[in-house]
Amino acid sequence: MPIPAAGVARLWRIARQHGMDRRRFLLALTAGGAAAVLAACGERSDANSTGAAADTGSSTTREPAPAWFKDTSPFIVHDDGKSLEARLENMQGLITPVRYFFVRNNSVSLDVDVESWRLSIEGDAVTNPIQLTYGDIRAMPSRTFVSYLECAGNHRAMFDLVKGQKSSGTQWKTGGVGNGEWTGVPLRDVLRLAGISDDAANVLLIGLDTESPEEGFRRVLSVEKALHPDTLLAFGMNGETLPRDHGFPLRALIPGWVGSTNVKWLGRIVVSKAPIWTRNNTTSYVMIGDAYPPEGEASGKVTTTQVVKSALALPWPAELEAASQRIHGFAHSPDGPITTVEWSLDSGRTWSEAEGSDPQVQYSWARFEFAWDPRPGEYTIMTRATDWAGNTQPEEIPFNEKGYLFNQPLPHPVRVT
Ligand SMILES: Nc1nc2c(c(=O)[nH]1)N[C@H]1C(S)=C(S)[C@@H](COP(=O)(O)O)O[C@H]1N2
Ligand SMILES: [Mo]
Repeated sequence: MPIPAAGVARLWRIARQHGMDRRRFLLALTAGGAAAVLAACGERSDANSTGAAADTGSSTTREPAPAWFKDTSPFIVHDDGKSLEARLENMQGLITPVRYFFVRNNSVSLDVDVESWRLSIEGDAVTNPIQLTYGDIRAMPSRTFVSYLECAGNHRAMFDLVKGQKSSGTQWKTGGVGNGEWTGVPLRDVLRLAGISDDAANVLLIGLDTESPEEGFRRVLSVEKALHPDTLLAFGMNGETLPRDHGFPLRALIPGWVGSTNVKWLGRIVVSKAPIWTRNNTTSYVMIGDAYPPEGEASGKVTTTQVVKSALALPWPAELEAASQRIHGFAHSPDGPITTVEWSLDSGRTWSEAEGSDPQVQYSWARFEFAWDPRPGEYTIMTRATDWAGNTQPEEIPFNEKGYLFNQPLPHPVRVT
């Protein structure tokens, strides 16, 4: 059982008083929970009555929580607490509330001191390297729009569950995705302040979290994508200041591209004349398999744009009552609005069209629903989305070792009682 966030905050206070740093604290917490943290503090770990368990959550001190500030209970917790998988069944409306929005961290959420924070724009294709303060960025013209954000590994568990070929990495089912309203400054406006040369090739985004083998979590964009007017440096999410778990003070928002390009806790942007090859575009976030010939210095095909997908807003597997009801779900595509979602009860032999219930904007996901009046029994519901460009979910996709971009129609198991 995950420890409630208030309990974690309390434990962290105790650990800090004992001189423990955040990294050691997290290691102990993930390895053995509250008992291990207290043991590491040299305190007696009194099985059923740890400070954490006794915490009522009424504390008013504002200590940083170590790995997340979110209440983790709405989530499926992966990677020793570094990744929080959303439950789509919690989501009714079009915008995913922050408290239900998935979190994917390769290290841990950072507390960035916004006063001393700077964004540095540098590199051999930058004519005038600059450092911007948070105030500088907030003073620039901003834009707000809705976009889904999805981990490249969302649906990864399906390689195993559907194809019987297990891939490595976090075994996300359907909850590595959310739909947010983002506010930020176009990256191109910031790049123009610094000035970039005509022969610029790549733009490297670097986060301040440093637990990856290279310093900082980083991903490469093409100059074309970096200069696209909808590529943002976001400081707002759902009308609020960007929350810490989602990259405060500033994150990249790269509509339609895989989650990992949406670098959080941004610190540096490097614009280069030569292509940049780094771990996250040579071995990680690369589709490795027979169907994916290597590009550049990568071991396969580098993930950039997402693929069209759909999923039901139901637990996996689901249990429903034998009654007339409406089932809903979400569909999204990097290439613009979803035009149709179909559903099938016979493994895709026959399909019925679902109803779309929301006005569709370009990068948003679409909500669909349909009426169902099942008798008791075991069912599999498949859904299949098509976008306005005619892209649809393929019957079968080839395996790739790290399990990215699974977008076959999902055979959602449903028991009706
Ligand atoms: N600095 C930094 N940025 C990061 C990550 C990270 O670990 N560090 N994870 C990436 C990955 S893999 C994903 S899927 C998205 C998740 O964004 P979210 O946590 O706001 O949902 O953030 C991306 N940005
Ligand atoms: Mo991701």
